[in-house]
Amino acid sequence: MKFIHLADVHLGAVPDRGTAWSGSREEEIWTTFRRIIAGIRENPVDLLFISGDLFHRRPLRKELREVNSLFAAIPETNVYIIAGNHDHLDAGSAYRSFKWAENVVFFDSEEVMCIDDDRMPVTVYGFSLCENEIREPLLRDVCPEEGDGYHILLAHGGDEKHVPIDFTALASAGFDYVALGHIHKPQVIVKDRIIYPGSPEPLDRNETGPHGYVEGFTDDDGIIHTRFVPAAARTYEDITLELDEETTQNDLEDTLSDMIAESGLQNIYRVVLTGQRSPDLMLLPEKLKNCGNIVDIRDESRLMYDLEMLEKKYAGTLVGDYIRYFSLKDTTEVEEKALDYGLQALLETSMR
Ligand SMILES: [Mn+2]
Repeated sequence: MKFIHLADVHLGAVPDRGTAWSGSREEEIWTTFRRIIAGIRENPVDLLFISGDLFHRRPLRKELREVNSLFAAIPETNVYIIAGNHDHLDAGSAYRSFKWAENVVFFDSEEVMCIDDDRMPVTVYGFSLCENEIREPLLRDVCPEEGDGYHILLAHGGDEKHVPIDFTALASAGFDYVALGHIHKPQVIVKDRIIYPGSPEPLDRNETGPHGYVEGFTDDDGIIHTRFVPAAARTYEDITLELDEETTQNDLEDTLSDMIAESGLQNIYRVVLTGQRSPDLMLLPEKLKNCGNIVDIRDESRLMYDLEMLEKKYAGTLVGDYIRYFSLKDTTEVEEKALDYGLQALLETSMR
């Protein structure tokens, strides 16, 4: 038996709205989903699980027709779908009346339903979210029925506001595999058994690192194994630039451009500036954004002071007294920090 477990595709989402690459990201979410289905067409699997939030919001009928035609093109694969909190089954949802292709099962109830697969010795359990917020631990008493074959559960949620899950209880409930959705970064709760595959494409700047889906297969002894398959067109990455006394704006732009060329021009970056910068540095953080797809620049660097010079210059003022207080004693590490932060604050106010 071979299966693919997808979740949180979020078709229709528009990541990084307002940036130059936002429109492409909206398309890439669809393209990556199509590419995964095309991959199944080439290398068929028996089952495809989609554990909620296939759509970013209530799907339109035309969007359902689109995904349905993709599923119809992989007739050797049975597709099981549940609704998540984003595409939850509200009264007006197009999910409620849609006629799916023969190989598609959509779980249209908030109660856990179970369905025997018509080709494999597999029973699939699942339920859809009918509201955005559900604080009830709906999985509390769910366990597989008696019977041979594999028992696989699809569920969406796991945080306080979206179907809280007691993972210890779930691990001992007796399912052979639990295909979870809701958490956008891939997360293995129990190896080969309880997994959040994460969203195939990252959806915002906090979703750094690899994104894709989970592939599962049984070995000769019938044991299920899984592996993570990266699928995203691009990833979000963090870059840290450490400044020192010598650093110039030009150095920063060169280093940043090189680092981005190395880790992928298509990727999207969050940049943090650390270290100590010279008072003589002409720092233009916004200009660094021309070095690539940069969604955020945070300047955590600290000014480097010439304490003796400052003490003389500000003698008789609060700033001068502050430096004098610290210079008359052996300072601890904490006091050094206090000096540094305090001085920066005082200088910033006295210069205003
Ligand atoms: Mn969700």
